[in-house]
Amino acid sequence: MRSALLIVLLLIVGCYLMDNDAASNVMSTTDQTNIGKVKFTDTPKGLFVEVDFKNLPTGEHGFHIHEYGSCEKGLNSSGQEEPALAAGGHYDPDQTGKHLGPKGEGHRGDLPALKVNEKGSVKTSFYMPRLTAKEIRERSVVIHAGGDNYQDTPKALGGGGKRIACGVIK
Ligand SMILES: [Cu+2]
Ligand SMILES: [Zn+2]
Repeated sequence: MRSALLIVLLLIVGCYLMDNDAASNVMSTTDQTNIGKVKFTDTPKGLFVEVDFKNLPTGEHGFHIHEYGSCEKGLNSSGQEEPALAAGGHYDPDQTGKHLGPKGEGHRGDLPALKVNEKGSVKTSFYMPRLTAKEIRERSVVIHAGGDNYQDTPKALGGGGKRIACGVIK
């Protein structure tokens, strides 16, 4: 009986220590409604990212992991309030200062741009070899109004502009 209890306890502790996944419930920054979820799981091929969003504008949208775990509004460089600026810039632990997209050697938070269908939804999955679940917890995911050309020209950070949805990663 005691050994059975011990095994159960070890299983619980083991699962806790594995610590190999994370997730975020993502909210529209215009009306604060939930637009879906993104799940993150560590695998031998890197971080597996599973996206399931709805109620987004059709077309391509920049999608990144941003540095801070907050979706609060903030002030832009002209001193005007904008949604989700408290999430900070793209997650860049190597301090590259370069937006180069998911296959580049710049920001580690550069995810593939989302391709939202005519119904306003996107369901996709991909691997991010340079990321782990642990390091992105208490950061955030941000979806931008515009697309992402994976460069800093002609516009900074791929040109996505305004932050239309955001979720803190837990
Ligand atoms: Cu972003
Ligand atoms: Zn970037």
